Amino acid sequence: MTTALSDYGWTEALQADFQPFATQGLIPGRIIVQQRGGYRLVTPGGEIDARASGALMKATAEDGRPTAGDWVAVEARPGETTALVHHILPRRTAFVRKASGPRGGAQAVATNVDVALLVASLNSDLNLRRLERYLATTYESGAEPVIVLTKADLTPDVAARVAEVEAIAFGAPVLAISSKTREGLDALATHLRPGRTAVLLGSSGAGKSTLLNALAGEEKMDTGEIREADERGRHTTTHRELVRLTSGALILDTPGMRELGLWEAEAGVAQTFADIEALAEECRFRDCGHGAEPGCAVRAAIEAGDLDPARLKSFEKLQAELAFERRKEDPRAAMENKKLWISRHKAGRARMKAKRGDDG
Ligand SMILES: Nc1nc2c(ncn2[C@@H]2O[C@H](COP(=O)(O)OP(=O)(O)OP(=O)(O)O)[C@@H](O)[C@H]2O)c(=O)[nH]1
Ligand SMILES: [Zn+2]
Repeated sequence: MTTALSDYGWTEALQADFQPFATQGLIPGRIIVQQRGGYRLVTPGGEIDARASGALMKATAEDGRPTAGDWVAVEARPGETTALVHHILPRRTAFVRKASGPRGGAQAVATNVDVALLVASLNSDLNLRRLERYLATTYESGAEPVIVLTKADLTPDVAARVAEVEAIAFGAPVLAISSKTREGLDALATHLRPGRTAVLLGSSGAGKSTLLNALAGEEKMDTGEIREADERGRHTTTHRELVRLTSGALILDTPGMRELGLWEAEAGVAQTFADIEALAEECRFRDCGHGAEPGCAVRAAIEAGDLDPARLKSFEKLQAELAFERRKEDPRAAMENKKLWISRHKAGRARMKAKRGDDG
């Protein structure tokens, strides 16, 4: 099977960048998924599995490692199980996750993206600050933002919400759509032309998956599973991350990109609720739940009329959503959370016992 690389966004400019490697006998390819220890590529000869050459891994910092979306120069190595990626062609754009913590470092999570759909629900939780952060991230990446407000069918006052968003959009297009009624999908399609690569950036529940399915249309999207054998010969399946819609547009949907959406959402929590965070610092217990705990500065502020209880409610709601998202992605965080609840439960029971004055 042969593949026209132009279907995957290959351009004359890329061809020019690739020219020196062509003379070395390498072939061009685009990474459609990152697998354990390797990559699946589309090449002119069809799909192949590859891994990064030792020299490439050594030479590049973490944000320079091959990533889904990258165009690469590959040594085909017929007869071997995997091809070798020797070079990454210069990236047109890159979404980079700046890791926090002692190791620091930055990691590219999606590259060569033309357009970023910043997805937010019109329905309830339309958060302008969050959209501003998504816009900033997109401008930093070099991709073009399109703000997509979902669930128009559930919202009575679409025009007013669109106007609110346009006020912070710096001229980026703002589209109200419904994946249910398909309202606005034609307008969106004009931003998703054949060979252009799009990503979706949005918080959980914004409607990204539903939108993807609506864009894929009636015909089945080519999301075919990829089977691979791990070191012990067990077969595992992975999903393509770079998917071609029947319209010819490309959607790059990587786990790192999904995390970036959540992470950006979280980065804003502390900022938006700085007052509550500051009060919580004053609570007697570090893990104070701002319930019945003694010495709770947050409750004290509410009782003194300095803090609106509704504000604490929305803070807690957002915290709970974020914790839920983290648990979905990270089973260890789920365990930690369970431990925390058990210890709180025990502490609460101990306090109750102390109150009652019995000890057994
Ligand atoms: N009425 C209506 N409901 C929608 C629309 N788009 C999404 N939904 C609903 O909103 C909920 C969340 O949608 P998802 O597509 O799962 O959201 P997501 O952004 O993919 O969320 P995660 O998978 O958690 O990242 C689902 O119950 C959808 O059915 C829409 O246009 N109209
Ligand atoms: Zn407290």
